[in-house]
Amino acid sequence: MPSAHLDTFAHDHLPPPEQLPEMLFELPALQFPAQLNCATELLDRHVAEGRGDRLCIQAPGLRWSYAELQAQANRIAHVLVQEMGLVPGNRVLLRSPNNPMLAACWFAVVKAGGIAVGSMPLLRAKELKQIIDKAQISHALCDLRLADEMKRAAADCPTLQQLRYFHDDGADGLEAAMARQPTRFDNVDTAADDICLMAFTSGTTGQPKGTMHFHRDVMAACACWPPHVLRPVAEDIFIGSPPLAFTFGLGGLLLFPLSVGASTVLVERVSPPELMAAVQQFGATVMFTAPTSYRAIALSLRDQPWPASTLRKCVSAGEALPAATRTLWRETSGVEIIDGIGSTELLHIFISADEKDARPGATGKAVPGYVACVMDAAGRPLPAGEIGALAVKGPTGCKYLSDARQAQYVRDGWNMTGDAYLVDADGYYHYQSRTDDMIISAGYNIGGPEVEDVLLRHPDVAECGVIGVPDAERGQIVKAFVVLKPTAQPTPATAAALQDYVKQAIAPYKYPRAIEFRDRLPRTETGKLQRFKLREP
Ligand code: 3UK
Repeated sequence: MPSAHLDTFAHDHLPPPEQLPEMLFELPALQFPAQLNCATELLDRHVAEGRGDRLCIQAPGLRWSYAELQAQANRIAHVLVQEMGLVPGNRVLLRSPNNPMLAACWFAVVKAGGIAVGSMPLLRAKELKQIIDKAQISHALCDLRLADEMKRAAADCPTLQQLRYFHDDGADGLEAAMARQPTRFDNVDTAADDICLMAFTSGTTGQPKGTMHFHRDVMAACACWPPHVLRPVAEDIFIGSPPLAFTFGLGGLLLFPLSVGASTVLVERVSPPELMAAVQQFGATVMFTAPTSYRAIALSLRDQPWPASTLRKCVSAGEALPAATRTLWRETSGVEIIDGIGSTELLHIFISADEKDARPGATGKAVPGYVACVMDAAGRPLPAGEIGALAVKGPTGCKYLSDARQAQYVRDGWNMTGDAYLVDADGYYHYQSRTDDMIISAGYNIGGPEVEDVLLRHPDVAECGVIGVPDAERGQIVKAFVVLKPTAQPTPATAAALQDYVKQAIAPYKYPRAIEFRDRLPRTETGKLQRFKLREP
């Protein structure tokens, strides 16, 4: 099947074939046709098969059926093609908090054969410019409320020729242009391996890495974890906090609900209390958020009757779920969390366990469609119980946009996620730390998250982060940064009590020799602890 892309920039900057991961397509659901537009599968198919009137997207004061989302996306696709000169293969920057217009724009770009490039709402002009230059972005659709940084970036980005704002009442706004366009659009007949999505990693250092995904990759992600682990139904109402620019959010809050004909709630404000209020308001049944958000919600509602009886599935990803948080959430809500590790490179979750098979302290097993293994430094598989580097293969995989770091993420056909794991005798994968975050103290290997899990059980601790800091005698020592609950005092006596508590619970050499109290911990927009910031002097 020939590519539909007239602009071949993305395809031309795929990694060389020998640096691509090995791909696995064994499941029957992964037999894709050569020609595939994922927007047709996820959106238009429901309308064509008579489900156009079903509820698709909700937001405060708004309800769109599948037919309504399709009509909005089709109008935007016409604006992109007729008024903004989009040709298939062009990259389109999308910039907005999570809301229905952002979802409509995403589908419009993909319908028109463009490449959707999400951007985290908090990014500044400098960071936007890095993405726009790297991806040679020609078009942007932006929420008017994020116009400041967008304008500043656009002034300095020669490739960016076409920019429209939505949620804009003006004559030049996207809505005015949409009103001039028809509600029918013929999706571009893309090849299954035409790129439709670029996601920049929320990485901590250096230039952002752009991961590229095909139309087929989007459908592969929908065919693996959701039906085998999440098992949603068409009546489900999805909700959550991750931005759609983060593939955890894109999958969980847009692609997966639509893949089963369910509905999604897109809310812009997603602090723990706001998220819970929205769960109640919309009667949400499936929630996606990060471990710290589960903990904060549970701590705030611990002594009250549970207010969200509709919630039946709770998904955690982005960073390790401490066993203490799993227990706290189950005791508060009655729901066992579905943990899953995914990555921007692999698009979505590849190791996970459903609520019946969940084991505290373990992420789960390889998701059907994927294979995983724990390797030593030479790339040899390690026996059960030994800590090594996590390696994964499946129907999605790492394809960086012109980036030498491809050779680090993909080795011998395996995707190397950068995580230290061990696999137990039953095939459950247990997260230890990022490979480069392993603490080595007096010859012992210590994973920060294990110490964090113990500290989180102490009644005085609200949040914590554990890292290794240089030490003349031991190489490194374990240091804990602790946010106390309002009821506790940041005194040497509290620190000593926390140290004793850890020594009683796990091998004493793991206890934090240093403790620092903080008011808050540095986190990314995706809920990840920024350990590198804790290391800064
Ligand atoms: C870490 C986890 C332990 C791990 C993501 C679900 O987080 C996502 O993508 P990113 O590219 O980061 C990937 C890295 O984050 N991680 C994520 N989930 C877990 N560690 N347990 C977990 N459950 O270091 C991984 O390599 O930002 C997650 C779906 C899509 C995603 N993009």
